[in-house]
Formats: sequence, structure tokens, C-alpha cells
Amino acid sequence: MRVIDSHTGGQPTRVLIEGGPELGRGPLSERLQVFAERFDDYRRRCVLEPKCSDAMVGALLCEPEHEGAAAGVIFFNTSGYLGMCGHGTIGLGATLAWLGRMAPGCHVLETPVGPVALDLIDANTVCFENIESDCLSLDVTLDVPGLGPVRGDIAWGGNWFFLVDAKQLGEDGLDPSRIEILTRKSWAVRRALADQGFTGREGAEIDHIEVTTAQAGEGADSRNFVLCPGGAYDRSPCGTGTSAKLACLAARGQLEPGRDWVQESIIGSRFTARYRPGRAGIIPSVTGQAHVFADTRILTDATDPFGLGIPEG
Ligand code: PYC
Repeated sequence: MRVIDSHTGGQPTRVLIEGGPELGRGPLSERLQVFAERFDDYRRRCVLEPKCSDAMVGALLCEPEHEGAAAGVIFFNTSGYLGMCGHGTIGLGATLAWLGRMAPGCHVLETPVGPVALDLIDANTVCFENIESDCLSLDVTLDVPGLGPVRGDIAWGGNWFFLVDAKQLGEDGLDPSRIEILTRKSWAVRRALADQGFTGREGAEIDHIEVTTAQAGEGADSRNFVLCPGGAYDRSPCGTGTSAKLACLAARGQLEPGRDWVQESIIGSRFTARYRPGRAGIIPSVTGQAHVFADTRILTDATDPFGLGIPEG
């Protein structure tokens, strides 16, 4: 398998460009099912340790279903598959530019949750217009063992998020020195959501926890810490999480359409986002930068005891 690695504000993306599974030419949502049911070994070989790290998001580059679209993509990580990935979309744009397969300008990218508009501004800078995002519930209170009552919002930005102010977790701001503690507290929140029956629409699991604070660096509106489904934290400000955040701000009347929102990650990297009204929610656009750093071949060795990853203990 040939993969191109990049990072978007510190968060890595591995684009599988050759040697991936053959999933047919149907809708990307159907191809994701085929990938998960019949070809999960490719995901494992691509992103699990010892060949890779917990933070990595993989992106299988596919032929698009519809004429006129630039490409299709299925995002995956160490624990499974993602409907959409914002930092990964920015990484994919930079990767296709680096390969000479995408020219600056506007393109359509097909994802399992719908088409996304991708504007390649320069070799490293991508603005993508996400799928419609919305806030499902504001001010939900759950009881988190060890933390007590925790209030937050449930929102969709291409993935399901529970958004919670850092103060609700007893944190005064979001400092990188607190990453381990934030990870532990966010896991407790995620577990409590599942145990207490909180879900997204149609019973979807809320598998991303986004902790936010208004205490951010100069020029930023907010800083966040996002716990991803596999347990790693997002080094970038999380494109789908930023979309979910904008949906909640819009639902509260705290951000007008067209106004820039600068979202900072726990490590200080930034996305600039804004939205326009959608049918029932908002259509966010998110701009960020990615850098390509490796062009690699992943080898398959049938005798390698850890070729499909290290089994969970
Ligand atoms: O940027 O949307 C994102 C994302 C989701 C999980 C990791 N990054």
C-alpha cells in the first residue's frame, strides 16, 4: 500500500492512494459498509501500532460516484470509521496538491455523509464547506461518576459531539499539561453518555467529546480539547468539532452568519470558520493548513505477528 502522510495543525492524516481495497462504484456510504465488513484488515494495517500511532486518521482515496466530483474518501481511525473528518479533508487537499492531482480552486469531495466542497487555496491551505451541521440538544445534564452533574450540548458536525465547557469538568482553561487528565475526564463523560442513554439521531453513538473554553490565545475566539473515538486527542482544532461548535453558537444566537470564528486547539493550532444558514441547521466552512511529510509503502508480511496491530489487552 502506498500512503502519503501529512499533518493538519499537528493532527496526522494518512491517505491511502494505492493498493487499497476494491469497494465498487456505489455511494460512499455503501462502500464504507463494504470496507468495514470485508476489508477491515486494510484499516488495521494502515493505522494501528506498531506501523502507526493512535492519533492517525486514515483516508482511503476512492473514485467518485458522480461525474464532476474530484474524488471520494472514506475516513477511518484506530477504532473504526468516521463519517467525515475536517482535518483529514484539509490533509487530503494538501496531499492531492503535493501529488499534482489537484489544482487550486473549488472541487467536490464525496464522503459517506454527503458531498463536501473543497477549495484548495494554495499548496497547504484548504477551505472546506462541510455538510449541514446542527445542534440536537442544548443544555443536557448527565451525571458523571467522579465528576457529578455535567451540562453540555449534543451536536452534529459530520460526527456526533458532546460539547462541554471546561469549567463543567473542574478545569480552569485548557493547558497542554492537563491533556492526560482531560483525556480521563472526557472518557468518563463519554461513558456516562452511553450508560445514561444519550445518543445522536437514530441512536447514533456520541463518540467525540469536545471540551471548550473562551480562554484562548490572542486573536482566537475559543480553545478546545477533543477526545476522538479511539482515545487519542485531536491535535488540530477538529473540523467537524468546530462545525458542531458553530451549530451550537448559532442555535444560541451567539454567532451571526458570515462572521469569522477562530478556533484554537489544545496545542495552539488554529482553524478559521464561519457559516451560512442551512435548511434546518448551518453550513459551516472551515479553513486550515496541512503539510505533507512522508511518502511511504506499507508492506504486508504474513509472518508478522503484529501485522494487523497489537491486540488490545
Ligand atoms: O477534524 O473533523 C476532524 C476530526 C475528527 C476526528 C479527528 N479530527
